[in-house]
Amino acid sequence: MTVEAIAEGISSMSIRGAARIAEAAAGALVQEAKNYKGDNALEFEEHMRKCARKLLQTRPTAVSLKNGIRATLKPIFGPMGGEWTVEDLRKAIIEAGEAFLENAKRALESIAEYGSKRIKQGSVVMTHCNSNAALSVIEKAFEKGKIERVFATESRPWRQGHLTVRRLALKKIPVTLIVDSAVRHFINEMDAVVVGADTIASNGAVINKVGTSQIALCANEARVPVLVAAETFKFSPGTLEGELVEIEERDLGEVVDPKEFPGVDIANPVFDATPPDYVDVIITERGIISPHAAYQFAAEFGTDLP
Ligand code: RUB
Repeated sequence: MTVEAIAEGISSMSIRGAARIAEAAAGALVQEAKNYKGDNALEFEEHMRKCARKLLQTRPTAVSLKNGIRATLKPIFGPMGGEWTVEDLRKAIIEAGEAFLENAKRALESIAEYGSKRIKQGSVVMTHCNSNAALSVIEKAFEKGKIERVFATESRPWRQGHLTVRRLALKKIPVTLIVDSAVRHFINEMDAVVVGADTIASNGAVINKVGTSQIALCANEARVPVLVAAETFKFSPGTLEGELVEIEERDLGEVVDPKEFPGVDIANPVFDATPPDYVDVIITERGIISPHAAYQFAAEFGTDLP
């Protein structure tokens, strides 16, 4: 698929979830590098930067998108000088992008394995939205016979919870769909909350689907551990340098039809920030860490942007 098609898919959310958008962007850049026809390396580099900027404009919150693009275009951020030909650059971008995609795949397997060890036998767990990383942990724990039931929130307004419950039901995992406002009603029955992340700031704050912070607050009050499953490419290098994570505001029509509510202001922030004190552990492919250790991964991707 072309960069335009992938960018459109990410904006319209037919491609969604922090890891998937990063992988789709990396894959689109690899494809673009493969298809490039010109023979001037500087023009090629500028073309790739332009494609990357287009992909970056699609969704602002998930740092995985930036990091996936940074990892794939690392060769053009490096000291290339005037030595590179189009062929050199093409090969380097393809290798870098494919390595990112391969690592992302392997990361999910490690996260599932490590995370499943933190789930107790006979657990009832709650999840929010639709996170591949969180579901990998839950599914692996179920395979090991540790999960009795999953409670999944609807995740208004987009209702990604429907994707979650369908996926779990297909795998024959007992699952209950609840509305977002029922979290506190059920929280005392939970043994753990398992969620994903779009971005983890250098201070350990977890930015994930709006509502995550309320669930973490309820879990904290009820002494239910909150486990965040996230690949290390969800850690934000920019926040180390003081950058604030932009919270995406999506179309108001996702909440209600504004025409039916004249005189009413509507807001639709789609992510929120959970402070590190409300997160017990972050499960990464490189091990399980305290949110207070987030800075150690935040620096890895650098802050270059095309
Ligand atoms: C998805 C969401 C997910 C994270 C992590 O939001 O908040 O919890 O992206 O997902 P949206 P994953 O539907 O708005 O993209 O673990 O799959 O990367």
